[in-house]
Amino acid sequence: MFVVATAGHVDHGKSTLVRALTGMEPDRWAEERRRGMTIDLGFAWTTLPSGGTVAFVDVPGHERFVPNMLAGVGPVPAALIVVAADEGWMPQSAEHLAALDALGVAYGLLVVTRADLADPGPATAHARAEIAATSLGAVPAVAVSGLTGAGLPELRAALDRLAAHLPAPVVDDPVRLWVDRSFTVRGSGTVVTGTLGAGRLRVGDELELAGADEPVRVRGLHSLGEARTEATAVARVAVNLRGTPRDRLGRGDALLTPGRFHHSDLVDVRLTGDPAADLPAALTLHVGSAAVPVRVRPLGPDTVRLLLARPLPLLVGDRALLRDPGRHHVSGGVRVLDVAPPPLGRRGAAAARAQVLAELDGRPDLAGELRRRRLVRAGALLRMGVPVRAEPVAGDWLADPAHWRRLGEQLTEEVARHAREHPLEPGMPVDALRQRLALPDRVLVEALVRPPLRVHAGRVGAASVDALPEPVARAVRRVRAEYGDRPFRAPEADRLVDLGLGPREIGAAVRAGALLRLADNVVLLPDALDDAVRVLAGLPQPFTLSAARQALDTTRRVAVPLLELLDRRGATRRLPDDARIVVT
Ligand SMILES: Nc1nc2c(ncn2[C@@H]2O[C@H](COP(=O)(O)OP(=O)(O)O)[C@@H](O)[C@H]2O)c(=O)[nH]1
Ligand SMILES: [Mg+2]
Repeated sequence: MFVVATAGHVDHGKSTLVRALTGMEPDRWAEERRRGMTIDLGFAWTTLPSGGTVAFVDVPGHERFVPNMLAGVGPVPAALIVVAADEGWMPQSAEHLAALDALGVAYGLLVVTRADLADPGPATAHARAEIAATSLGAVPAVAVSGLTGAGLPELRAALDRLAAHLPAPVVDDPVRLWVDRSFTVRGSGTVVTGTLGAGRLRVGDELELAGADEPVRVRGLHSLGEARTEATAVARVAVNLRGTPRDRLGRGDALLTPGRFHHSDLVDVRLTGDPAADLPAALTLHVGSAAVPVRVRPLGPDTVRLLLARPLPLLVGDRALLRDPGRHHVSGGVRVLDVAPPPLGRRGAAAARAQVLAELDGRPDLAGELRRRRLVRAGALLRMGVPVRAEPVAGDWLADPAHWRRLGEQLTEEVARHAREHPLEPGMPVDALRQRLALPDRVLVEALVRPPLRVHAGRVGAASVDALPEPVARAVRRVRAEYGDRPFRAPEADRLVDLGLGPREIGAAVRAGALLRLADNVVLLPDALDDAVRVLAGLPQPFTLSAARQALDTTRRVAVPLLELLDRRGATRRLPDDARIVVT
């Protein structure tokens, strides 16, 4: 299925067109039919010549109902721009087009209606020129008459071609269903409808509703008027919720995959198009089907911070629109850059923030997020809409590699200082270190500990071979004596047996920081890691596995796990072609 919203000035024939295409009545209210005017959103659908289904969200054209129009087009990525041949381009033609442009809508058709009343040529030429200057670009145009039916077969074919151009929905993405209608069905309870743009919904699913403590449960699903057990994006859906009172939710709420969205009432955004220099301080933010009052704080030339009157489940890269409800005027488009921005307390913080924002374009950027946040949970980034393709340093914590290396150095210094100041203590308490390094979680402290330091009994201190049972200590000393001058050669399996180093002994030596285990039966002396980084940094960058192996004078058995360990620790980075660079 694909979903398309109408757009255009009042009385230009949008609802008539939808009626003619679908045989369904988009004006649902008695008042709308009595006045012959769309007030709220209408919904209808039909089958196209290809066999595919198109669902229409029919919007009101009257300037008083622009907020309803925005709730309809917000979650829909394609538009049918309707202009009457006899009236031509009118104020809400322009305002609706400005809204589509602000939201970045890139797919659409121009339909010139009432072609039985006037030559569609001039209206077509004017509208095409206006549309060409927006995110929609050059669009196909069809002239029709809703009255005689002329042009409708051509329009159906054009809709099929439009559908074929739309990007495929991501059905594995989490669900964010912006509610555009809610009502009560006798015997079933609360029903909400919306356009499912990504993901899938199933009967029995638990969903999150912003502001509600309890999850809501999907009791039933309808799409295109029929009951379903499952609906996959893109789809118009009606969701029957179990045990959720009707007054708990309405237009502008969102049903969400639980735990997958950050709710934010403070966002940093870029203004798109030609941002007005004198943007009012109080505007309404329209995103999805929501309309929320915001306070605007200018930061850079085209970046602002928005303080929302209520939190919304926003993602980095979301498109939205600012409107001045007093002046009936779309103030501009918005692209969300950061949904969890830092506070601007210090003097100069706003200017510094403007510089950071100048570099952002709303495309989620993991490396950049890590650089700016330094330490962040993978789940937190996912909830902001940043895909995570990086190994955590501990638990689900991700770290900027350079910051992580600095922390490691700081930890070594702190432990050494503690040892000088408290020579009789067996190391520095993990929690004291956590506080000194201002880390949010003690697992991070433990993950930063590198041989020859180790964690023992809640403290971080220097490991000592002497603390090992004598046979193990002796074996480790033998390894040092034999391999000290070829640090990247690992004793072969039978040599380990000769030395009395079985899995248990190796485990004890590794825990004491006396040996470094790369893989089963592959051990090196603990300094080997730092030495390896020094050697690899001397190679032309990037370098291959084979170049690393030769430079380190070792075998694949060591080089492969050694490089993988360096990758995990952020000392090297593996490039898409499998070559690596040393991270400096
Ligand atoms: N002659 C003629 N009248 C039309 C056509 N399309 C719509 N109308 C009339 O124009 C008026 C407004 O149409 P409507 O669909 O409600 O416009 P909307 O406000 O854009 O939804 C109604 O009186 C329709 O009967 C058309 O193609 N030809
Ligand atoms: Mg209408």
